[in-house]
Amino acid sequence: MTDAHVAAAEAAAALATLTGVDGHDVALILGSGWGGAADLVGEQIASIPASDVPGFEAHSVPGHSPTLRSLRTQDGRAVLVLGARRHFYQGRDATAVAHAVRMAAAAGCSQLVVTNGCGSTRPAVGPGSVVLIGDHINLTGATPLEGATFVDLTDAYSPRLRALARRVDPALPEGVYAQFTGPQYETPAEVRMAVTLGADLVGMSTALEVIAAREAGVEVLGLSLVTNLAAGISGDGLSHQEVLDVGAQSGPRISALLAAIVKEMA
Ligand code: 8IG
Repeated sequence: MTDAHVAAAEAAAALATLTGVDGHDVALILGSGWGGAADLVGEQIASIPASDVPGFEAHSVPGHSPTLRSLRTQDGRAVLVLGARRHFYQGRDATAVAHAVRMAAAAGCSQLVVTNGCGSTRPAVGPGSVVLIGDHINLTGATPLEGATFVDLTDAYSPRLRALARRVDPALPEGVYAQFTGPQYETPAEVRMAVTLGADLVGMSTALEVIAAREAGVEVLGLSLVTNLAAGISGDGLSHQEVLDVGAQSGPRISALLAAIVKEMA
C-alpha cells in the first residue's frame, strides 16, 4: 500500500463513521451541469462536509463547502456522491485529485460514474449534447500512480456500462476525451492538435480520476455534457457565461438521464 492508499482507507473509515453507512456500492462525481442528478438517484441518508474527512480538509476553497453525500436507491444500493472534486489546475497534484476516487473504492464502491462539462471538437455535437466517454487521452503529463504500477487501460471506460447507457438512451454518441491541465481553455492550434490525436472532447478533469479508479479495479462509466464548442471550432470565442447557461438549461434533462442509468446499473 502506498501512502495514498493508506490515506484513502482512513478517509473511508471516517466516511463510514460520519455517515453511518458501512459501505457504498456506487460512486458519483457530478461535474458542471450534473449536480441535480443526486436528488433523483435516491433518498439522502447523510450529507457531511468533505472537510470532516481526512485528506479533504486542507483543500476546501473558502466560501465553498463541498459535501460527501450518501444516498439509498429504491433497490437498496448505497450511492456515494463525491461533491469534493479537486482539479489538477488547483495545485497540480494528481494524488489529491485521485483521493476521493480511492476513498470511494476503499468504501466498497465497485462502480464509478464520472461526469463533466467540456468542450466539443465536433461541430455536429454541440452545446447541450451528452457524450459517452469511450476512451481518454491524458495530456496532463501526470499520473496518480506511483512506482511500477502497470495498470491496463484497455476498456478503461467499461464496454458493459456503455452498452447499458445506450439501452437507456440509444442516441448517445460516444467520444474520446482529452484532459488538458487548464485552467486556461485551449488555443485553436491546441484544439487542432487534439483533433489530430483523436479527441472529440476537451476538458480539465476525469482522466486522472479514471486512472485511479482502474488501478482499484472499479468499473467506470464516463458522461460528458458539451457546454461549448472548443476554441476555434465555432467562429466565436469561449464564454464562461455560455458554459454556465448551457449547464443550467441542460440540468434537468441530463440529471434524469443519469438517474435512469444509475437505476439500470443494479
Ligand atoms: I465546461 O472547451 C469546459 N471545460 N479544456 N476546454 C477545456 N475544458 C473545458 C472546456 C473547453 N469547456
